[in-house]
Amino acid sequence: MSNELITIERLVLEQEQYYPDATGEFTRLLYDITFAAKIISSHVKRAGLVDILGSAGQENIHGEEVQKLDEFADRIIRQAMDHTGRLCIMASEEWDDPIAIPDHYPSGKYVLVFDPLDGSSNIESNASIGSVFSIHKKRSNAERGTLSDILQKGTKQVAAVYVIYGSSTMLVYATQNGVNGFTLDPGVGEFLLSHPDIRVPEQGDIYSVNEGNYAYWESGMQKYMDYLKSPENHLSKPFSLRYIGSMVADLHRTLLYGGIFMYPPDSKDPKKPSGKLRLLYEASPMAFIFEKAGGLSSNGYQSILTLEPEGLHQRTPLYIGSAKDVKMAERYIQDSGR
Ligand code: P6P
Repeated sequence: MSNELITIERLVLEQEQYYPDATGEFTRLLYDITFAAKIISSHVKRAGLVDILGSAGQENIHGEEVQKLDEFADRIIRQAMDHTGRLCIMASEEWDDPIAIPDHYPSGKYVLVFDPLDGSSNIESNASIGSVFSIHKKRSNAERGTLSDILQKGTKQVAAVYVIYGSSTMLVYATQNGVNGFTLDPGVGEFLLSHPDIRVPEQGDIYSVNEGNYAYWESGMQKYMDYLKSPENHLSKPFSLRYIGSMVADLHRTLLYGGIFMYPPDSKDPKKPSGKLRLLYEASPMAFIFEKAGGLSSNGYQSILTLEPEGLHQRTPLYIGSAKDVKMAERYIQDSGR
């Protein structure tokens, strides 16, 4: 059957055959995520009309209070998920603490950790932004989910998903079976398979980093940057720089075109010595997607997926992209670390 008729539901159902104990719960959880993504997408597309619709904290033309888009996205995701009986607990970038499933709803076997709208500061400039989801299985013996069910290594993820709200809305998801991309057909209201079996190019010629932080980087990172920009590097031409400042947009390009995205540790902000990005709902799900697509991820020393989380909002340095490029970055960083 041609791609244009393959929906996410169909692809996941076909993949279920690899899991004899599959109950369809995961398929329905993925459907819940696509449902939330469609609603968020329709509101993000209208964000440019805030003068008409009213901006956050004001009332819109209907006399309703307008929410900040990231708060709106957070609420939509929670309301789509909290009553289904598929989750035992949730965690969101917008909430300091874990989000319990209300007692009057059944508790399920999955854990959902998410960044509802990453890069939302870019909305004013109409840059692409995204939602990121990490899915684990409950592992505690508690009746309902606990923090220990959330604080799991990236290797334990059942799946990882991101949605990018750009010129089109795309949903990319990874399971043990690989990475597939779906594009929302707004006319039909379905995500249709557009990028089957995504593979990251083994090596790229693009680097993506906020080079304004150069002075605050460790020497190994500075040397790596100087190498990438040198005509004497392994490509015999300088890498190109592409940096939107919206992680999902920068990583979506890196996934498809190759190269390396970096958010290194920097001494610029003593409160963020490990860089700006969060482990559980940014680095870990993106690392799962990249590594299932043949790429690599690293904190400079080991795969992001092997890091043992200690806190809900802990940060981590992130180097992610084409395998050969990430390995070279690690060599520069580890040489300076010695
Ligand atoms: P900087 C957006 O605010 C974000 O969280 C990520 O989406 C993005 O990759 C990063 O921050 C950009 O940070 O310090 O380069 O502006």
